[in-house]
Parts: sequence; structure tokens; C-alpha cells
Amino acid sequence: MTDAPAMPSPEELRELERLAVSVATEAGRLVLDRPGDLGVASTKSSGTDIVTVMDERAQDLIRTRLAAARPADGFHGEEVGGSARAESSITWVVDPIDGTVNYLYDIPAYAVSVAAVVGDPTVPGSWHPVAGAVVGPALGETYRARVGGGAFRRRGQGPESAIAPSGCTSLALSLVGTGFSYDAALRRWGAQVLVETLPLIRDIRRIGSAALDLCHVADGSLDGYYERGLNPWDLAAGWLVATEAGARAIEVPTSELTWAAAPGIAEGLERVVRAAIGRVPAVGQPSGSTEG
Ligand code: LIP
Repeated sequence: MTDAPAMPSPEELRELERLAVSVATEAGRLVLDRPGDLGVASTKSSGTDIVTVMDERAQDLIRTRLAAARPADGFHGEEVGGSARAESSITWVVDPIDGTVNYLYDIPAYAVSVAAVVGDPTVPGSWHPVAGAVVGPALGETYRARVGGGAFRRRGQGPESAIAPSGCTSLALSLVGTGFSYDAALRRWGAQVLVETLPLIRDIRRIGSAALDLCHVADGSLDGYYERGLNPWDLAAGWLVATEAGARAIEVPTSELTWAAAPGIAEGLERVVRAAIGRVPAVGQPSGSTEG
């Protein structure tokens, strides 16, 4: 990781976290209500990488609220037109609907992910989330975290509670989340890694939202998670929630690999996944070659 960008003050961290929760909650209500939902608006990297009208509306709402509150901050959103360079030290990294395919099929596992980061989120390894929120509106779940502040979850209208990863210490008894990119070659790779990994763990869960997967490692409803092909907006807030909850995680989550796990299985899970990566031909390389 390059020189650590300056960390905001404790007071600013609290304000960033509060703002992340506020805008993610408002966008979550919009996404859940689906006013005038017109389904798919366009596709991106492949025919299955969809953008819904509600993705666009939610991102517009989030961007408007953040710009009104902090006009000098940058913005790095998943959907088209979602980037503006920061004049302050903060850039907002936003996935208006993480789990878009679930949303299209009305499967409740989708979330609004809003993270404040320092550094440049377009340069891998040069940025770090400092505050964030993940709101799963159909699940009634709100997760929040800030650097040094721990991680918290509220379910429905119930009380907010501090969260922590599971106490799992046996990889063979671990429930592990993963996902598969929209790119066909990366999907084939992911399936091949799964073939190597599945016999060594309790079971796999493919929930369909990296943000929720990472938050479920944070609260112990998954023992671990790994995935390749993620973008900063998929992982920024969830990775902070997981690490602030006390989960172990890859130091610099990138599209090459993102993982997080309960401390008791973290070393084993990373070892198994990296070994599987080593045995599976890298995307675009002939069989038999391996990627470091
Ligand atoms: C999704 C990720 C998920 C991954 C999906 C997709 P999106 O993000 O959260 O983990 O497996 O392929 O990338 O596209 O719904 O924002």
C-alpha cells in the first residue's frame, strides 16, 4: 500500500459515518419502494451485468445528498456518470444497489453501500475506507463502521448492537460465502476454485451481494468470504465493517482477491483459496500455467 493518506479527526469520522448511514438509509427506502420501477435500463461489462432504473435513481439521490452536505468531497459510484475528483481528502465510494440481479428478481439479498475513503479509489492499494454504511432494506439490516469505532448492526426497529465475527476455529466446519464475476472467464475460474475449496469447508453460500457477504462475516452469520472480480464500490463499506468488527481480512482488497474471515479460520481459508488460485489456470492463460 502506498503512503497512508491522512486520517480524518475522530469528530470528522463520526460525521462521515452518520452521513453514510443517513444517505444509505434514505436510498434504501427509495430502492425498496421502487416508485415507477422500469426494470433494466442498460447493461455494462456483459449482457448479465445489468443497470436498473432504480440503480440510477438511487445513485443520483445519494450523490445529491452527499454533495449538499460535503460539496468538496469526491464521488466514485458504480453507475455511469458516477465519478468526480475530490477537492477535500474524502471520496465517497458508492454502490447504489449491490446485488442488482437479486433486486431484479425481487430476491431480498441486496444492499445500498456507501463508504467514505481517503486516497484515490481508482488506484488499487492507494485508498482506505474510513467510514461507511451498508443498508439491506428488504432485510431490514443496517450496518455501520468507522475507523477505530467498531462495527454495529441494527435489525428492523430494534436496538443497535455491536457485532463480532464467529468463533469458528475449524475450516472443515466453516460456512463460507463467495460470488462469481459477470465475466465468463472469471466465472469459469471461480467455479474451478470452488471445486478445490468446497470439499474442505462445511458449505458455501452464494448470496449475491459482496457488501452483505462482508457484513455477514462481521456479524458471524458467515465464517468467511472470498471473491475475485470485485470493484471498490462492492467492497469498500463491507470490508470496513468486517475489519472493525474484528474479522481478519486481506490488507488491500482488490479485484484480484478480496477475503475476510473469523480469526479462527482466517489463515486456513486464505491458504486454501490462494492454493486453489495457484492450481487453477489464470484467466486467459493456457491450462497448466498458474498465477502467482
Ligand atoms: C455484485 C457483487 C457480488 C458478485 C456479483 C456482482 P452488483 O455486485 O456484490 O458479490 O458476485 O457478481 O458483482 O453488480 O450487484 O453491484
